[in-house]
Amino acid sequence: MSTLVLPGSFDPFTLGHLDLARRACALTDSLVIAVSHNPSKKGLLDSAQRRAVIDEVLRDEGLADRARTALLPAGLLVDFCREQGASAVVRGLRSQLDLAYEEPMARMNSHLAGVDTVFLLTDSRFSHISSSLVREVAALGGDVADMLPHPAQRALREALATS
Ligand code: COD
Repeated sequence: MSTLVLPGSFDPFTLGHLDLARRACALTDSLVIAVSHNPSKKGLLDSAQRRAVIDEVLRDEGLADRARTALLPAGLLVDFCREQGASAVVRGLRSQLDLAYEEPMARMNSHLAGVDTVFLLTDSRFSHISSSLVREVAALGGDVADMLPHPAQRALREALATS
């Protein structure tokens, strides 16, 4: 299989994202993890911090030879895929709600540019984890350590300490 693109906000990158990336790496030897970069949209971590976390995780997990990160500018995902020479996008499905959200986008990307979407069903250990819930729980003082790889735990802690 040729290059695959795994796009996301990854704010922060969770163990669910890592599982998705690891399984996508089993399908290709060229995975681009595309970190959304939209300066007008303020998240908890900026795009450079989110990307640095993922780079560190890829090194820690021995995935850096198959996967790399890139910033995904605001714009059409299919244009980014074309630039990267990617034939398909990878997305995770945690529930039927995810499928309902993803299906029209996948069909649109196929219509616009013939870019297919490979859906991977989330491992049930991670299906309740979303970045937004992790941010909320952490901001309210909850323990999210077992939902995040170490570099993401550290980045989240630092961001919350300065926000
Ligand atoms: N387990 C497994 N997978 C997970 C988990 C988990 N616990 N949590 C999230 N995921 C999956 C998501 O399903 C998703 O596939 C991926 O990980 C990334 O998730 P997020 O939440 O970090 O990122 P999103 O979904 O908010 O990403 C937004 C994009 C950057 C992809 C979005 O803005 C986009 O598609 N932009 C392109 C716009 C475009 O081209 N529009 C027109 C055509 S439709």
